[in-house]
Amino acid sequence: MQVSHRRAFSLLELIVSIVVLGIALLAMPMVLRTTTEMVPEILKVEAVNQAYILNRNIATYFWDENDPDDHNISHLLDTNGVDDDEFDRYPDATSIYRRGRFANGRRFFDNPTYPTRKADLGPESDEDDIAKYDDIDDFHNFSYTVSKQQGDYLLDMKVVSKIFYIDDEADYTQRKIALSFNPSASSKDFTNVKMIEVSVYDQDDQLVLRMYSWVQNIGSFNIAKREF
Ligand SMILES: [Ca+2]
Ligand SMILES: [Ca+2]
Repeated sequence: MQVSHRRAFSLLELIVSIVVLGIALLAMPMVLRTTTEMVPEILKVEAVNQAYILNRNIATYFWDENDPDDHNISHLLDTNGVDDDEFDRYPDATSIYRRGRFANGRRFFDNPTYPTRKADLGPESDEDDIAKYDDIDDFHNFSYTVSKQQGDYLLDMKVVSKIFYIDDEADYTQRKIALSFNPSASSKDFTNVKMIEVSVYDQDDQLVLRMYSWVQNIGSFNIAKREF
């Protein structure tokens, strides 16, 4: 005859299990609090990521709508009479080069060609879609929303880019290179530096971060040979 023994819970085991349960219950609010606290951190990391990617992407476009020639080579644009005359054609207005150029370096168009005026920054009238954007300031007032799922949380972020001209305080007549930037919009119609500002807002429209980069009116070199 088989006798089944049912093992009884000893008082000690009961106490241990109550303590364990107690610890688990105590730990619960802590776990919840940690997860909640992590949300803004996750938001910040994602915001840095989004701001960086958009900033770098915009910087790959032409400096200005008027930059490229028929072969998609960027040229220096004239800013004479508006910005610092150190950026003008040198030694005179008939030259296609700037002061301190490299041999066969970046050059102006044959005829005076100016950048987009401050009031006209943005996509050109036929550029109604991001696929048609071709210059940096087409991204003036560009925005998109990104949703990121993190565990049980769904985070919405709004990413907004703005483009400004800023004043460049460099003194190019000196041998020493000394550049200083003032990261606020210039009062001039155009300058030789465009500032890309990318802001990231959370779902309550609170600013999470703002990231800047600067791109100069320096045209591009002719590529003699290209291999892929
Ligand atoms: Ca454009
Ligand atoms: Ca434009």
